[in-house]
Amino acid sequence: MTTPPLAAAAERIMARCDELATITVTPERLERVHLSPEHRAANDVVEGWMREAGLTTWQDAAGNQCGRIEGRVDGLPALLLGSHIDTVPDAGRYDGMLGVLLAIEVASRVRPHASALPFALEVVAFSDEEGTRFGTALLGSRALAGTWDDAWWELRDSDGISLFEAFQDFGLDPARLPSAFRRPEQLVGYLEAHIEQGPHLEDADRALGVVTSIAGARRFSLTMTGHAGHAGGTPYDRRRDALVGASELVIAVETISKELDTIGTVGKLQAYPGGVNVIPGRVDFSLDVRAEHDAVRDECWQRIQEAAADICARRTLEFDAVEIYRADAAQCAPHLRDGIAAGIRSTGDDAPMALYSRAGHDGVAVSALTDFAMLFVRCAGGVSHHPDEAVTVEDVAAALDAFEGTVRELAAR
Ligand code: HGY
Ligand code: MN
Ligand code: MN
Repeated sequence: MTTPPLAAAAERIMARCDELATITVTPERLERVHLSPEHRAANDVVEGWMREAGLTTWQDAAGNQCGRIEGRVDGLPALLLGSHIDTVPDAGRYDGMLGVLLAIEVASRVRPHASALPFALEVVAFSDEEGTRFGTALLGSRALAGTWDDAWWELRDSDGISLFEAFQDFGLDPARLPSAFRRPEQLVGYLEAHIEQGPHLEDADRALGVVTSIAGARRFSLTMTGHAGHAGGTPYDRRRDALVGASELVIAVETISKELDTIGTVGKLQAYPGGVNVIPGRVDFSLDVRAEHDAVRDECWQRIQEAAADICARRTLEFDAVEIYRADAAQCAPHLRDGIAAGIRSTGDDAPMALYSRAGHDGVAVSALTDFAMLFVRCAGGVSHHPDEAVTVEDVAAALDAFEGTVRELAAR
């Protein structure tokens, strides 16, 4: 079996990203969420590509699509390569999917030499990195890592369907979930290739980068409560306008985050009762806070709570916050980072750029189980979580070359 030249393989990876982008809940935009019919269809297509690459395939008890080739003897601990195939609403087609397809391609290129591999090679397409459907994220990789919290079974989507019911609807038995938990001795490490989702590689005119760590993140559901009233008859000094209060807090999130060099975002906001001539009595909104170091992330959250208390005192409002997700910063393992850097050097970049990931990734969850590292690929304008997300076929070819080089480097050790 001849391994196609890098350019042809990269073209095929791009074409497969295009094909996966057609598997969406609505043709107007790309959206594929956890345990949906679209997830099922994507798992089936990815399984076909894994089989074509010569991997033995299975879907684990958490809905992750998995594949494996044995090393020099059967049953060796595996080097796990992968990423996720779920998306945010109105997503780009490379966030997650590029990493899964690069992993499959590397496996197919390494397979002819697998009889010399000191480890097995596994590929995983994680089922829910984004948390779009149920709010909390990394449900696929946290199952694989064995860090599952049974409280999540009661999480409900916007239609009121619980995670438990969604598992059953997908054909999974929640009682069997623990069979998805991997043990540390089964793995030698986890590597993920992913678009940077930021402008730093492009600004430095680099195609690839080696990730040092993944930012720690916390997500909250926030509520600002005042009192609904008549938009015309209610004088300002008698208003308890929840939307004006929430708006002040949204500005404060940006101001505090800039001051502390953290990253705070309000991505969702809904005013109730939602009449054009009614003063909003309640606002539900989201908060995503992240930073390179957990302590400064937590200081940012503390400052935001203080700002909320000040706004509520001045406007006679109430503030409530429920934490729906927390993932502390995760450090990439030096020996695996060195492997990624060696892979990048094998593409001719003799001074690989190192950077921390502002975006969250499955590596955060997998780091509870085994060492991990990441390869970043330049994306146009740093744009992501948007249909304009784009990579070049040349950068994908370089990423494939580097990623394969990393596996060979780690095997040689
Ligand atoms: O939110 C993130 O950083 C990731 O893209 N899920
Ligand atoms: Mn994402
Ligand atoms: Mn991603």
